[in-house]
Amino acid sequence: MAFTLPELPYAENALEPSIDALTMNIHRTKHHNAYVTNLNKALEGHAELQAMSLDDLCRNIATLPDSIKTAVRNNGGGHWNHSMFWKWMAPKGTGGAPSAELSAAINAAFGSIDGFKEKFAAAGVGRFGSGWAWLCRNADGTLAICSTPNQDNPLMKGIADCGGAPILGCDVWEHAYYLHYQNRRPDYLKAWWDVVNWNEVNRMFAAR
Ligand code: MN3
Repeated sequence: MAFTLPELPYAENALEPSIDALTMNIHRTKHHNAYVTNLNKALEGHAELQAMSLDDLCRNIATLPDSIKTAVRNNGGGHWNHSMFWKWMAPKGTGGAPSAELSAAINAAFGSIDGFKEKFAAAGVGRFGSGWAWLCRNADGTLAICSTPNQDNPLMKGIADCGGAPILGCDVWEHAYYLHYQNRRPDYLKAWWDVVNWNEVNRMFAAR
């Protein structure tokens, strides 16, 4: 079955003023849509790969045929990353807060929630060019922050060497913020915390 562009779980203007409606519209209907289209194209004639989940395509990226590996890495990664990115955000005031369990893990790894936000933003600001900042849960329940270039993600063993399972990610490509913030990536990352959907992060942290 072909991969499809997901609907947003909220209106395009619901994340304003952190993220404006036009950015949301172009980001999903143009950029994300192109990743979906090009992923389906790359998988044409590969029935066994079309049957795999998007998670498994990312996890097994290193084992894919060389002829399509880069296309699936870029476009399958792009589809996974953006599908999650929409869910990792919610209108201000509706995203809840870190659970007691997640808070304890954040405090253990980063000292405090503010210490976490500072390190996460530094990972995003420090990513040269285009990419993502990630919060990952290791198998032992501890947390780590990393960043990846392009549309790589921490599920991609052997390519993105973050380790762990990504439970929160922020898109720091210019297309994610340039209309409203121009070159001010740090301002975008600061405003982004207002629309983080902690309910989804809590769910992914608890999932084993
Ligand atoms: Mn993007």
